[in-house]
Amino acid sequence: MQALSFYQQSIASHLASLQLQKEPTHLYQPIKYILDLGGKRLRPVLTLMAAEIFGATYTQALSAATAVEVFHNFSLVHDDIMDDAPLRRGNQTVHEKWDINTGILSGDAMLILAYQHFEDYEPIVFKELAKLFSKTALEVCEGQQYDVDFETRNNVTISEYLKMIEYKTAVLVGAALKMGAIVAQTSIENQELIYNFGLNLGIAFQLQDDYLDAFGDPETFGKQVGGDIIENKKTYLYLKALEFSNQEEKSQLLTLFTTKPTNIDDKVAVVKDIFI
Ligand code: GRG
Repeated sequence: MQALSFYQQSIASHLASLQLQKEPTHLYQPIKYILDLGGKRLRPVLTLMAAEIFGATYTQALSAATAVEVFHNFSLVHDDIMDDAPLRRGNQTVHEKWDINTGILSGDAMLILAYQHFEDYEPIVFKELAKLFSKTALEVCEGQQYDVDFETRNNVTISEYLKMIEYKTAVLVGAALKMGAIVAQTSIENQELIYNFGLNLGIAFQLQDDYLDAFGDPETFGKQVGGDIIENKKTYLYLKALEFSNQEEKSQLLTLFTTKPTNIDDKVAVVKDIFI
């Protein structure tokens, strides 16, 4: 097993070497753009590591890891459209740099391109990867729909929230790990164990992502601080607000999470003030 940066660099250079078509430019340029913006490469790194844990080489898992990262980036492009987000990884989002139609279609193409990477595997492995991919993609859609539904609800419970983030975020982290395990052709039991570890990791990851929406350093966060608050997202901070015993602070916070704010910086400041 190597250092984390080794796997991140392997993924980055593999992504950079992908032979994307040039035409139509408005389809393929945005794909190259978002993939070149970097990011932590958490999910594909997990795929490579899981493959090694279960006895394969990381190079055998590069295609599966690429599929996971391309899929993740596709979901970010569409998520940014749905949230009308201006920034991603400290740069313009795809729909902001081009337009919404470009973001939709480039995203669609990325979903298919991701899937094509499974064709690099022999039939038994291909079938398992494809099965897991389609199950995961559907669950991510379901999680995203819950997320949208909750924007207009003010009575979201902790268990509803946990189900939403499990589907929206954690299943892909679990699948990333399980794909490495599938490439290594380890036992079903090992595959389930690593998948469940990934679900828990993914839930913890989303809790932190929710927290950073208000508390992230604007210089390094890469997204618009307060983006979740603008969209009335029912995040971890919203659930914490529900637990407040000080009724005045509680109602002030809940108002922020349930109405369209006008000045986002002021609202983020109020959230921070009350929580700290
Ligand atoms: C699956 C068919 C299909 C549609 C997608 C748009 C959508 C439906 C789902 C959105 C899912 C989504 C974007 C969840 C948020 C996950 C999350 C925490 C993203 C941020 O991940 P990081 O921090 O980003 O790993 P980097 O930039 O490091 O890659």
